[in-house]
Amino acid sequence: REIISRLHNALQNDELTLYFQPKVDLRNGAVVGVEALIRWQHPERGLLSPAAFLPQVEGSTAEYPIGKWVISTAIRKASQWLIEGFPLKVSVNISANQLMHPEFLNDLRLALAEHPEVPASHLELEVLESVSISDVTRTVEILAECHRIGVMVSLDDFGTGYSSLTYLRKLPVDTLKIDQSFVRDMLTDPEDHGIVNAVINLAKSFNRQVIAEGVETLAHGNELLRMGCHLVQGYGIAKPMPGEEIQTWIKYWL
Ligand code: G
Ligand code: G
Ligand code: MN
Ligand code: NA
Repeated sequence: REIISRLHNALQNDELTLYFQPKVDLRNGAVVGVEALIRWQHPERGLLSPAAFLPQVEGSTAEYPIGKWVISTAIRKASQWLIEGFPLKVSVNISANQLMHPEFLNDLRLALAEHPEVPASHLELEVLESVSISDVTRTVEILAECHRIGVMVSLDDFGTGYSSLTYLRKLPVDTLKIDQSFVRDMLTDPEDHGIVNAVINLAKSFNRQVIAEGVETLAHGNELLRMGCHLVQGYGIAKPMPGEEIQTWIKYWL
């Protein structure tokens, strides 16, 4: 496909870039990390969001190289921030194919070894709740190895997949990330409110952290705090921004 060969070129030509969206602790305002989100600075079409090209990337020959680039670029950025006095945790989104790729763990170790100054715990993998329910044993093995390396793992878009509680109990993940579709309407829709509340309590029962995404207003933040979820991410805090803007944003935020 045309777009895939364009993307292989884009990787070579440095047209891909990462934006970062802060995650904060509402109890004290602390910035607990940032999520890396890919963008394509297309020479003709301008800045493209993932929706404009990731669906085509999935299952293509570009998927693994792009995912690998995202991880090393995120670690390099974490190193830069660390050296400049901002020890930020960086989360990256990992597709199921990427996680299952035979070279994944090897490449992850190599990427971390390039920056020994960055603790592995400063890297978090966001994997979709729906990740490889088809091969639970292997998924558990890979995520457990990520843990052994010291890398954190969170289950993204939690609530939208079909994982059973047994599956959840087996999966070595640190954090459940409540999908924004439930957070958005939780103040007006009692069912969404119930789902958000249930996920928060589920996380508590399973001894996992919980973070809400798509937090757009103060009222959302207050209600989440009241329900026991203090970690949040969303336009109400900050939109994704270029890496160079993060430090300025943090100084202004605190
Ligand atoms: O940044 P934005 O909200 O437009 O992202 C849209 C979707 O693209 C989100 O679901 C996000 O998880 C996904 N996404 C963003 N960056 C990456 C990436 O580097 N790798 C993968 N696999 N998905 C990403
Ligand atoms: O699937 P994932 O959680 O990785 O998706 C993250 C995406 O959600 C990013 O593309 C980001 O731009 C978007 N996003 C983050 N916060 C908000 C928000 O408060 N409102 C909306 N509508 N989208 C958000
Ligand atoms: Mn995510
Ligand atoms: Na999500």
